[in-house]
Amino acid sequence: MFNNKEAFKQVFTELLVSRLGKGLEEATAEDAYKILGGMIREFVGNQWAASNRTYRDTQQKQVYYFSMEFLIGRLLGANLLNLGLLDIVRGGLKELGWELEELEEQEPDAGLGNGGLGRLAACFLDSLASLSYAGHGCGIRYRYGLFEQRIMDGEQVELPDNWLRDGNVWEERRADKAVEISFWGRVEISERDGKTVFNTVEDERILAVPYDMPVIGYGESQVNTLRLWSAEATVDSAAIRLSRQSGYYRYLEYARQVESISEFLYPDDKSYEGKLLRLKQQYFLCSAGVQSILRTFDKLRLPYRELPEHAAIHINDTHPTLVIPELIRILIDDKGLGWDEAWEVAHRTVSYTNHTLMSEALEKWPAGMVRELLPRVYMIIEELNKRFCGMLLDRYPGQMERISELAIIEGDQIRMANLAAWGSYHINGVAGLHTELLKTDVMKPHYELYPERFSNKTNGITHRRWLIHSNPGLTRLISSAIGTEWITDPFALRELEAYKRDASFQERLMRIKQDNKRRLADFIAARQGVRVDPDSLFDVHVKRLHGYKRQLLNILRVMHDYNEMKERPTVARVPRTVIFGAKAAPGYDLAKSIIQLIHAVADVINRDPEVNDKLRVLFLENYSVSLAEKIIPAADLSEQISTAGKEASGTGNMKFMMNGALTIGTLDGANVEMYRMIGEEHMFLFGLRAEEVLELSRSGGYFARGCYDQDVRIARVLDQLAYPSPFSRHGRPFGRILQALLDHNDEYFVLKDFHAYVAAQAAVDKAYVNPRRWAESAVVNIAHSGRFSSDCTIARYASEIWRVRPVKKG
Ligand code: DL6
Repeated sequence: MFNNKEAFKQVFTELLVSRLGKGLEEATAEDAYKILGGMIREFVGNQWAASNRTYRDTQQKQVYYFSMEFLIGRLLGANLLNLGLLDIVRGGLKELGWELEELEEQEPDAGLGNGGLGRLAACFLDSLASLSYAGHGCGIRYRYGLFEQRIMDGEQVELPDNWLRDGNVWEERRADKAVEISFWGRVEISERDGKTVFNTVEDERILAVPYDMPVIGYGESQVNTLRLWSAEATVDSAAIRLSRQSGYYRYLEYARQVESISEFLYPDDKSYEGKLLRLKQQYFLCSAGVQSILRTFDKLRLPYRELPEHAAIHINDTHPTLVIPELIRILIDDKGLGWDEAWEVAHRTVSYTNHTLMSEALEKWPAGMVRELLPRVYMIIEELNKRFCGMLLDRYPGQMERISELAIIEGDQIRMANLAAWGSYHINGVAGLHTELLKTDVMKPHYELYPERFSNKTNGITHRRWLIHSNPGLTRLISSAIGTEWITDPFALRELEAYKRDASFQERLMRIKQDNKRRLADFIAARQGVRVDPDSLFDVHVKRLHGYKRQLLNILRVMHDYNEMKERPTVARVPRTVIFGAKAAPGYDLAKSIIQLIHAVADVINRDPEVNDKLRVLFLENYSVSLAEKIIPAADLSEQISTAGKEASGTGNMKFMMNGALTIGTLDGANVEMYRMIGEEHMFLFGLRAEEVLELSRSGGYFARGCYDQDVRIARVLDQLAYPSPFSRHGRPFGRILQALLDHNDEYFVLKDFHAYVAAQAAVDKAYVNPRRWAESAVVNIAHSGRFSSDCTIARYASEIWRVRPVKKG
């Protein structure tokens, strides 16, 4: 369609007229974005079709990555980069009077995920396509993304994120590929030709309609598909009956209720209705995805026992675990397989990643709810449990405790992690420490039963989005030093080690960081009306708000620093800008109180002329992928301070490292691997180790009140939360926070690690005043970050779990 600037300009201007009836002068940036997005979408159309054709003709084994979350963010820039069109389009637009970045800002930031797990899924799709694997995403097309966060009077307010309001230029509605999903009803069992037949009757059937988006790989690679399913009411005989009997408005009401299945991510599961909706969402995704996979497989006209050679289904945490019983159900009820064969096929097709060590995040479903909503699926889960427990009884005679720990159904609960572990052929953790803790603690009985199923696959991030696209200055500098091989082989970043003490390289690196900081400072001034000093140390803590991620520890240390500054105003200090960005789950009160505290502290500090040339605190509203792309390249210091043993891996830590920020952190998640690569001299480690946390939690040997009683600095900040102080909000104490720290004995060891954290921050200050030493560490961090490219991670999933190879272009 266009392969040079002039052709691009011509097509672009013609389309403005033909599609929108506008000339260049009248078109808005939003118009221009839509036209450009549409052009790119059409541009890849042929390649997309060619990839699908190649997969079909060569009978490629396909990977299907099932995830409730795909935090894809904006796609325009990433797609242009991968297609190699960035310069043509940027140059062409400039001549037409637009900046590409302005158009990029028009794209809604698709927030179909909560945090790391969803962003990981998006990075994996990028790597799958870029490395030419036949690998696709399967998820839900939520009508609303994760909420839009507004801060009002220092508190989080959640607003709907209507990301589809103006349409989605990337997607294609595929009504021809819609499938039916069945809920409720009852199972009739009969005999036919000597076989038991299961028939679900009186059920409710709804439609799952797929919307496909092309996943464009880098360079001459494949175009894969992200298939997102949307729920719709059918217009079949039952619907007509409903409309005739109860009236049109009743039917509309019903249709709205059906659509609510794909309305938003993670309904609040505190209520029965919320739980039911989540379960419906999970089954909706699983059933639609499995039906669609089998339809593709059916075209090959092969026996179903060969499915595992043609399809790998990967479940991203336990949310899509129902693919296992659903696949068995379809194979038995619709395809006529016997139990043993159906089980064998499902088991050899599905693999599972665990993403959490937090026991409360290990999903359980009330058996009664599953039995009512999904009667046939429930029968299959029961049968799986019965056979599994039978096998366990043979294996562990008399060991009832061990058997009950492994059982899929326990009392009136279905444990999804046990179902996922038993039903899949492979289980992986997402960082070395996490996998070890799975084996020795959280999934110990599973590991003892089938150790060969377990492996570690440390997470990764796509260096295309998180370095090349978001930090073009650094990208140019790296390529000027070591050439461009690292773009397709991120390990090659290691060659930067040779430059770690090169004064000129260091200087250029720090200049780029400074430019990024200035850009972020301008953005903050424009967006939030706050001026920050780009010469100060940018100390950044951005991620979901959660107790274990310890934003609380950070803000308590900021309060402590402030107290010190007021007490000893003449002591020289490194000026700092402490930046937070985080969304708290709508029902998570403690997290919301921490946001309030951050705002209260920021208010005091930023208004105090005695300190605010040395310290500023900022909370950036509505943290999202696109905001992260602006913040991370500008960070000097990356806060990765979770309670050791709680953060499965983290991926923010990798993004900061790749952009030359130094990490202050605990030995948790992938920080451990970072430490092994670069050593303690290039990061700031502190705090309890995972084994110490475990030991203290088990022995009950930690008394948070003791920290309060014995450490005057802790007592002072906690008193400032409890009694009227400059930080009080409307004279009220921060009761919820005090309760968590003192009454509930500080589950996340905030007070226990306080002292060590303050000391590590002092070490940061000391290092920062030595720019050469700081720059050297920044270079070392970047040089080793290639190991964390999701290309490396995906290559290992592909060869060691899915057993697939890259596909040659047909
Ligand atoms: O594996 C991706 C990401 C990890 O980097 C984080 O450490 C981990 O907290 C996150 N896990 C979840 C768990 N959700 N559930 N269940 O989001 O996964």
